[in-house]
Amino acid sequence: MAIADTFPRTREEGPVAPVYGLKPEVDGLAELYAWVDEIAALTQPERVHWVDGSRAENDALLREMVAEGKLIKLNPEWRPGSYLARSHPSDVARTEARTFIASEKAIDAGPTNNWAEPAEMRETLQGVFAGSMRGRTMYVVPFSMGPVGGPLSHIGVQVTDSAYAVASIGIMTRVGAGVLREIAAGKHWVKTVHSVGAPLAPGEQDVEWPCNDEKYIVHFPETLEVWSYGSGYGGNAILAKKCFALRIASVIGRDEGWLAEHMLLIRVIDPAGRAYHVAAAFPSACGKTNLAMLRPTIPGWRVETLGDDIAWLRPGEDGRLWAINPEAGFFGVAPGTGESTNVTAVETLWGNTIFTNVALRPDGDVWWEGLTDEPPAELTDWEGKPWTPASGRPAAHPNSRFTVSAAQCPQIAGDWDAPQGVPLDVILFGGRRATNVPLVVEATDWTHGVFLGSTISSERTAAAEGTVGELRRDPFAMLPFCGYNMADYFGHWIEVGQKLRFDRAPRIYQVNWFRKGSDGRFLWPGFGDNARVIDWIIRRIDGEVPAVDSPIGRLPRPQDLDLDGTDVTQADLDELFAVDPVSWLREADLTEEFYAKFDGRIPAALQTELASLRYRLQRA
Ligand code: OXD
Ligand code: MN
Repeated sequence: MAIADTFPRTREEGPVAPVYGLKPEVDGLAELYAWVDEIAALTQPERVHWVDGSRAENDALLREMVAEGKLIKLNPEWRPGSYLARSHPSDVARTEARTFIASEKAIDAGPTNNWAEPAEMRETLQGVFAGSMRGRTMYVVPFSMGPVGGPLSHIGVQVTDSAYAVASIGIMTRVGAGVLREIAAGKHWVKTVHSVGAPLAPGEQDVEWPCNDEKYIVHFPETLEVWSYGSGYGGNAILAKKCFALRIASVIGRDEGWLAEHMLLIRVIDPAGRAYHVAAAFPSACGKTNLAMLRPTIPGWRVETLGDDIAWLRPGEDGRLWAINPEAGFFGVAPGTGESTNVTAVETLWGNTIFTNVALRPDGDVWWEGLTDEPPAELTDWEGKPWTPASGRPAAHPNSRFTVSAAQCPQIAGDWDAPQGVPLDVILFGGRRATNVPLVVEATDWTHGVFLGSTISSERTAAAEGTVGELRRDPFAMLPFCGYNMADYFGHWIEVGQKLRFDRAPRIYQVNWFRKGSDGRFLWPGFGDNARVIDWIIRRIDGEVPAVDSPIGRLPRPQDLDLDGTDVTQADLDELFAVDPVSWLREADLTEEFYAKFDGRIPAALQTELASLRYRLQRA
């Protein structure tokens, strides 16, 4: 089969030739060329387009998608350079049930992952990928996670038959020639292959959102490869994000002594100008982006954004834990993002944004639930159907998204893409818990903090398929994202702690903004007021205030939380910090049940933490 390496023609053939898409002729890329040829021979695209990451190329791709009906150009008067994509109604979230870890041994995937036998899975993938790109363009996208050439950065290449994925990767990562130079210089690169699984017969009309009912999101941890088939949505298609920067990177981190985490990253600056770096792990759609863009309600405090979803953490020679955000953009959940909840995000989205599955206004702008308090009188919903407030269904899909460059965030830190990252002072673990879990609990030491991280549970949200509201264990908010056995991952966390200087390691806290009172009302105002919790944490790490011991960890004294200007009552505070030994012993039983799934592989240090927790609760 002949494959045109250049699109649509070589320069010599005529004036219509673009300056992008051509195969780069760089010494040292033989392995990359051979791999691209191999994937093209398997998937049989009509043409191969090498993505150079240029503005001209991006503009042309977007224009092409608009012409094909795959994107709607928004009214530039309201939203310059911005587009709306509507997915197929069956392809709206990460498909965890179809996400596999194909490690040589099942035990290395562990009980929380779907394991697939690698040789069998390769055979299956060869079957579904055969001819899967027929009639389409195969794009080759070299990308870097972290600044190109940075000491904590890693590179990869994604081949994909989705122009939407190319445009999204262009926002979420650093794409282009610099990465090819790194490959040519011999740096290891991760291979990622993506097809929407919708080949076109000659002359067949394409659809708005090609995808396939059969889906595979497969990771090969031994060879550091990702193969994704059948979905064009988010983490299923932007393979640099969850597949590479979390699942594959967690494996690289295990082997190299660092951590790939589902964490936001911020710099908090106190009224005296002192800066503290905080990383926080929350399950999907639990307010990470809101906390990443916090505007504190306490006077004099400021927050600078460094990242909203992923952080790579590496012990430095100075005994501190250094962190980078490996991404270059935000792929945020739109519903619930509004003037009153996250004005920074709203300002970030002024233009140059790709929206997916939000509603369209008659004036050519977008809308989603929570953007404004009052919905517009009429809209076109995410499925393209007419909508009014009386329709009785959401106008935007609950997992609708925006994709926007981090640099557009008005409170982005000036050094957000510094290659060496920032030294961490604080790590937060959180979840969405209506009961039991206090507003904030301080871990007594690193191992206790790892225990807290390993026991996180949260009510399900719309970010993945499943029943919204159901409680599920989500240790370290990494349940769907850890590329190896989570018991080993807990052990790895303990080992990383041992590489840190005890007085320089970040302090660990568990937080819960979502506790409800006996009357069903949220007890804590959340959002900008979460800075009040961070203020207490910072005073703790500076040794300015004592804390109160409880069976589950250290709690604030009520008088140490700055509540000026809130309407949180003493009764609310009592409920926010109540620790009921009986329900906590039940939580301990659930932890034991969860740990038992790992067949004796849970680190002894964590079993000891569980036993001590029970001991303290029984005596409370
Ligand atoms: C995300 C997720 O998209 O966690 O960030 O689902
Ligand atoms: Mn996430």
